[in-house]
Amino acid sequence: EIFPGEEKAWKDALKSNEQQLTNDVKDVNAQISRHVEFTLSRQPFNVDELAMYQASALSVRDKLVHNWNKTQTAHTEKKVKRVYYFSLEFLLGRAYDNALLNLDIKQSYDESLKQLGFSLEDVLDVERDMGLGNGGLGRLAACYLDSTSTCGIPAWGYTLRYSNGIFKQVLSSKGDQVEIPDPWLESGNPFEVPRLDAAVEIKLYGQASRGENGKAGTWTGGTDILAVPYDIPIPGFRATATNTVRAWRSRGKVSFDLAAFNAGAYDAAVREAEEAETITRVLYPSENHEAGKTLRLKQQYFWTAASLHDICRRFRKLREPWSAFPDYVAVQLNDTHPTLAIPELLRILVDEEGQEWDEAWSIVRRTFFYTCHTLMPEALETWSVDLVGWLLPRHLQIIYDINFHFLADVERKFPGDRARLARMSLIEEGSPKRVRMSHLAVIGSHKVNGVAELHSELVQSQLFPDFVEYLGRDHFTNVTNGITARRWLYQCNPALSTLITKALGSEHWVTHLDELKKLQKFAKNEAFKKEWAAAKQVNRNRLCDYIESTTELKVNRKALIDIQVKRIHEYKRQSLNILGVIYRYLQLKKMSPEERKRVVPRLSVFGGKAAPGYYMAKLTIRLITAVSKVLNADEEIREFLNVAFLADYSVSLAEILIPASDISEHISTAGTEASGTSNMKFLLNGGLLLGTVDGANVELGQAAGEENCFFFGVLEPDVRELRLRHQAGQAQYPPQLLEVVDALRSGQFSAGEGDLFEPLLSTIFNGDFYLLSDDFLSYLEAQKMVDAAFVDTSSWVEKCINTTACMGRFSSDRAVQQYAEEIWNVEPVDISQ
Ligand code: T68
Repeated sequence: EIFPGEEKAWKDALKSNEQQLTNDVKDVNAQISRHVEFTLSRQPFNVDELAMYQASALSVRDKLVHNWNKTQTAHTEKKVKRVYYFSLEFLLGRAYDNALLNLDIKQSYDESLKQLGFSLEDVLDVERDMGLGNGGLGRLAACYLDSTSTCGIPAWGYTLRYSNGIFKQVLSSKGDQVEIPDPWLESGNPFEVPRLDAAVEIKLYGQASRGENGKAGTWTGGTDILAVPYDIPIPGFRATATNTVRAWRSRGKVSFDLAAFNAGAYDAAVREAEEAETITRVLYPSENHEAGKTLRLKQQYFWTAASLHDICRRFRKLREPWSAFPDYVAVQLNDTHPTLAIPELLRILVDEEGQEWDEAWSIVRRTFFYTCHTLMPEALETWSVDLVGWLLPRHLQIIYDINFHFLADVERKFPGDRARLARMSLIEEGSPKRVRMSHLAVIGSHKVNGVAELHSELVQSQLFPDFVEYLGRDHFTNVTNGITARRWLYQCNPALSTLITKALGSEHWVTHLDELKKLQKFAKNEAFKKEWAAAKQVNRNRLCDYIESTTELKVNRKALIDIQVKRIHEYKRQSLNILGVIYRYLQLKKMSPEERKRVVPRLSVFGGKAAPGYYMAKLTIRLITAVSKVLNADEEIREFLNVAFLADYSVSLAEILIPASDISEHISTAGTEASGTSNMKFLLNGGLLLGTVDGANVELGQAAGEENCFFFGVLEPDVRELRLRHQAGQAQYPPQLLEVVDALRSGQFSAGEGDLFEPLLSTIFNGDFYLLSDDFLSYLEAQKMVDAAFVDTSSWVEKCINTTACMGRFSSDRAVQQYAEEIWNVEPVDISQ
């Protein structure tokens, strides 16, 4: 039965709904005013910008929902295999503008809002970013979902609906980072749909027992928490296909204990509900660092268990045997954060569905795929055995059982090699013992991938060499990251997009990014180059306006704009950049006014958040803001060199920054940045790369041509040796670096407080783990080359055009298609209109 009641009544009603979705301005006016009147229950005189945002966004959501329902119906009817992308972070940013562009209705809305008395631009600005992520890993998930919809790949994103996303960053008067909560849901979210009917119960704590000989075990007692899904539609570009990000919210099962309340125990009455809700109250704000907190483990289990519950419910409707599960389900684990899904699926299969252990393990290993995003030891997750056993007693037993079978098999393959068993075990011996989540993810998955060629090599040679020997090379692969050209060029850079579309004759490139190759033939066309430079100037002006309206700086609009925006981390070396700026300043001070006029003026822009507990990262922000203040106050110098630290870097701010850069810096110590994705965004927008030979920089350089990039620094194979040299006290410190250090120690940048930055400087003189001293000279050299190249405007623009032309490979469409073919074995589905 598809229709309850009279089929014709339903069909007529649905037809009339569909007819109301047209995009003529008059109809859009009606759609918006209906939401003003009936959803918001307001009258026209009472509509402010927020209300207009809500009403008009809801009218856009109606159109998304229509496509969404069609998509889900087609997937269900065709019984397709779906991919489930498990990511603890989805850094979606804003949804409204993206939806307007993807549905091709921006003009209608622009005109409609004008007629209703509003400016679309201002209304778009009301939307708060969905900041449900820290950085690259979370934004990658967002780009990938965008691409699955555009490419027609059936996909769901599963995540948590944090009521507080990544904190808002403000700067104190001294220039320190201050964190402010981000209650982004305060005035509601028109782009989500709560699905109260699909809520599931999740257990924590309790008692567990093993079954006999791999038969069903039990898990009883404990506390049950409610997981309520909120769905966000992810539209494809000019496509009906609309996939879903399902974000779970935790709730108390009984939201209120009436007995306790009646007995006068008001606090107790709400405590349990409060505790349950705490699970999704806040996103952990550390990137590339393990949090190690109990609440974090609760989040990980709550999320993976709710998601698997959902997936299994969908699978059961097919009435297929469990052995067919991997034919319908591919689960991509975005880093180790969702690794508990592995023992959880085993538990469901063995304890609840009565499968034999071996069969269940084989199903698990065909279902999961694991993406590794790091090489940094401090980012590799381990959980204390005691904590896991307390929170998830049955899962700990299952992990031990997996380990038992696994180590027996290693022993069979490598008899008598006890050191190898200890290295590979899922359990790290020590006090306390700890579960190594990455080992569990590697053996519980069908394939493991790194996120750039160099990184995937190092994943095999540095992180998991024993597992490569044990599982074979084929278990490991590479999928270089990608970005969506919809948000990261078409949407954020209308000036350049329009020019590209005009040159290529259509918007086909937006979904076929390889077509940018055709721009090469315009690289020497003077008229085209002029238009290219003009588009860049539009974007530079937009950024300069933003800087002048949000900081006290007055900037030189002709200056070369040099941007480094990303999380603040020692390994990303914002410190190398700012020390380079100080060196430039000291040289400018020594010059005569005549000499200065020959220097290329420079605007150095920084942005990024530091984890609240990361002392050295916060001190780096203080250093950047301190230098900014000194330079801006120096009337002699500021037109030649200025520094801006832009507070609260976010997806929306990136959309302003990225189109404006002349060069951007991606300068991690070789072998520390897994891939980087903003490097791809900057180059796609016609900026050039200043970078180390690390992560995806390597492939970007190969694609764009080394003559169009500025590479410097030591190479990964030399890093070990150099670190040893530092440890042995045999390192050399270049005089240019010492000059900068002296200036800092003199208090020139800290109002006489000469030891303010000493903790940061002392890392350079004590081990210099990130090799600043080794890379400083070649960094200055590379910066000199940048200046020299920039003087020749014509050849500079040519480099930019040729770079953009070669960015096709870095499309997230290519990346998800590669995942679909080589990893998930999922086919695209045509959703008929
Ligand atoms: C980033 N990782 C990589 N981690 O650093 C970057 N970590 O090179 C890569 O391009 C990107 O992933 C996409 O592959 C992260 O962003 C985290 O955010 C993170 C969060 C919690 C715990 C550990």
